[in-house]
Amino acid sequence: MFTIYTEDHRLHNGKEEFHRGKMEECFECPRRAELIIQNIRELGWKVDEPKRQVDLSALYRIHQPRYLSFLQTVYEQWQRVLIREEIEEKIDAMPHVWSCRGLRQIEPKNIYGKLGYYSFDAATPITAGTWQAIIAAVRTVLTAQQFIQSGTIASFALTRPPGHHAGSDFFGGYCFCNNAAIAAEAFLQSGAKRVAILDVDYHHGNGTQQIFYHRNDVLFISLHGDPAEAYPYFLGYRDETGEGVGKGFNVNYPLPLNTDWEQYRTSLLDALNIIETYRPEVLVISLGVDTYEDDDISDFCIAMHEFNEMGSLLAQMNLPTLFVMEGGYYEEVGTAVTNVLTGFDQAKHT
Ligand code: OKP
Ligand code: ZN
Repeated sequence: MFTIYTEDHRLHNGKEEFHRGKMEECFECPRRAELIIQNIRELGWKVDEPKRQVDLSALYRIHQPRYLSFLQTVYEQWQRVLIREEIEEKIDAMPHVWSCRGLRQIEPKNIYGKLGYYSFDAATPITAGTWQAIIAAVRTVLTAQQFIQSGTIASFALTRPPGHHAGSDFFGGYCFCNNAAIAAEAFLQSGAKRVAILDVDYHHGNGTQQIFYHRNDVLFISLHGDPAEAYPYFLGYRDETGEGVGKGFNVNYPLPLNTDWEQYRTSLLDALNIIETYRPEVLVISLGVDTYEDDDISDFCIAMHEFNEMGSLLAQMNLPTLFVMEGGYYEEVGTAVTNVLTGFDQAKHT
């Protein structure tokens, strides 16, 4: 499988996230991508760097200009506050207050207010190089998208930070810009009429759902831990089916904790049927492998070898397919990823 990757992801390197009531080392770390690229290199697959001169207009169509300029400048503002308050330690920017029911939706001037206004959790620290890493991930996914556009049957965008929790104007869940959504938009810009995004990450792709909820040119389907029990808790129920012309083009499969491959497979086959009926020109896979039984922050029970079958089922859609990296938080994350991609490749060649 043809992979796009750059080391620039390392520039996003959060120290700690709020986890179980205290600050703990970030689960979403540079090492994740390094483990994955190592597995890919061992298999001898072709790896390219993202193109420098890639057209970024899809990024600006998916995310609000105000949000993007916030992301671009937030760390500078944060640093100024640290200096003013005479804090010498290099601390990541992190929100600690949010606007819930009964509070206003007005962007505050204050940096702490802004951080809360543009986010939904305290798991997503912003570091000095976060913006550069975000742009590197967007270039990565758009380069992989271009290759498919020009006839490559499948490619893998090894993106970090991930994207599926990021909405048009908010970050959270380790995500800032929605790489998969940006790729889908780029396909539409270059002439596609229908794009399907299938999200197999353990966590509901709340950002992708929000972005396309009122649209029928992108079908969004997500299989994930039931939000009544699993992060992000506040979206991902079955009755969220889209609105306006988007009605029927959002499909959620909330699954119980400890879901195993046999149960998962049933929902996946159902999802693939819906995609077939939709007749998209391309398939974008939000590839989270945190459904693995030993993932550090998730609660499904998929075994390592079962990821191959997942890949081969995806191949049977017979569509140009763009894989976009999302979650997966364990040492063997690279094996799970290459198992999916190998399963896909082998099914293509038989
Ligand atoms: C991102 B992706 C640990 C609890 C969960 C956020 C999880 C984000 C998952 N503090 N925190 O979907 O893999
Ligand atoms: Zn996840």
